Amino acid sequence: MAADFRPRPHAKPAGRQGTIFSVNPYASFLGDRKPREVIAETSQRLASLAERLGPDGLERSLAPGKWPARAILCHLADCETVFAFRLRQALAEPHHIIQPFDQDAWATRYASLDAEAALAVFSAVRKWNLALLDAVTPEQLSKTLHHPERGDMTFQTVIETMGGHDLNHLRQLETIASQAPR
Ligand code: NI
Repeated sequence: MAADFRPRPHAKPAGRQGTIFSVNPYASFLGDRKPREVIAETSQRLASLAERLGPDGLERSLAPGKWPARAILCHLADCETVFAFRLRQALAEPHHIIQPFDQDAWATRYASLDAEAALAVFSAVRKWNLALLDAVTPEQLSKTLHHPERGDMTFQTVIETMGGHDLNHLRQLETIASQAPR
């Protein structure tokens, strides 16, 4: 999820400080794309990438010390679980305050977790989150919440963050898949 969060294991996303996008550190990955469309495609893209990578490719990383592809999938499964909670809390509470988490502390568990389980969790929870988003009203989209490190944002910003975060990690996985095995 990064930057919540210390984005050490993967590329630091380019924030756009001083713009309305600064609360979403992944805005540059999203560009002009509609976040709802982006996030609806991610499960299928991840499944295709995992198949393309295969068991050996899933253990490859972009560089020494970086997360292997399998850990990126575990991270995405964890982040989707976090987003599930955040989306619901943001709707349920007045001006919900997000609780950041240390993604590296969470990642210490990834050595024993497999890609197949991560993909299953991600796609099931993403489906559940998409169903929730389908029922959200325009009024709810502009509901505010607060991130201790990024400041105030709207519910819509959380959806944009999900989309940009997906694209950031999809790009990493695509790069790993395109690299020749060592
Ligand atoms: Ni991340």
